Amino acid sequence: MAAVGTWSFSRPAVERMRCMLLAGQNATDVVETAIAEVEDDVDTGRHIVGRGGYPNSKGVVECDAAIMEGVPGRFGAVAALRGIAQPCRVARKVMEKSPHSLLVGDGAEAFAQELGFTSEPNANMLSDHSATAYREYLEKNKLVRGGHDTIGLIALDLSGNITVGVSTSGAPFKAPGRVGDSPLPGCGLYADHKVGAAAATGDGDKIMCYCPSFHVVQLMRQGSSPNEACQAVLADIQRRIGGDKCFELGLISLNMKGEVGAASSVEFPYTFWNQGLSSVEELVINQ
Ligand code: SD4
Repeated sequence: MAAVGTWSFSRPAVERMRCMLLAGQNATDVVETAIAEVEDDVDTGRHIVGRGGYPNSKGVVECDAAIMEGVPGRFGAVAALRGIAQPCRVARKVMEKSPHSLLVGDGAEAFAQELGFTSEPNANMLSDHSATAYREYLEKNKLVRGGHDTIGLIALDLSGNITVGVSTSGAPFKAPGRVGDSPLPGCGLYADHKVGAAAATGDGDKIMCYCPSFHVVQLMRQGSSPNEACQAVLADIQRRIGGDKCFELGLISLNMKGEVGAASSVEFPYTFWNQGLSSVEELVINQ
């Protein structure tokens, strides 16, 4: 059993995953529950996930989320989804109840409503913090980038199932309809039950061009440790773009032995737990 999450604010989510895994719950329930709690909470100091996430340039919160199990073909995602506080729960329903793998915009919202999710007015999706940030954005009339806190979680359960999930409201004040890397398989997340799983966070417009999560899993398949795989993928991207500075990219990974790895082009705290540890730990990659 093991669990890992992106950024410091994932600590309570990884703690939650630890308790659920120790209680024998399966990896997908664990990941979905832990992400949903982060999505619906506006008070944890993170502003790029679910309710309370920064809105798009028109002031509307649009979320991307995905879940992938290690079993081949088990993937579901939503993108540019409005009015639903816990998009990762809809992503799981796409995986389980839809013949499709990725639903976007109005279609994703209609699918969610059919399955009993309540669409909320946009005002409910904004927090005081995100509404104020949006007003400041309009006053300054410039695109504010930077600041990341997409949640990415991976869980390995007692039976050896591995699941990865991600959720984000994406780049702050993005163009309406913009989709990032998070809901795209191989980009924001990837899982294979014979190998392990990975998730990415950072500048999704760039990340999606390199399929880093798939690449990390492929390198682990070929024998790399999770850490070696994450570092090799980051180095490969750096090499390909040339020069020293990579765009913002943080990677986490977990293999089927419960070993954790990470790499990042920016300062990147991540939190993790496995059976060798008595509590959740945090490591920071410093650049
Ligand atoms: C995106 N990758 O939509 C996401 C944003 C992110 O931490 O990871 N922020 O581009």
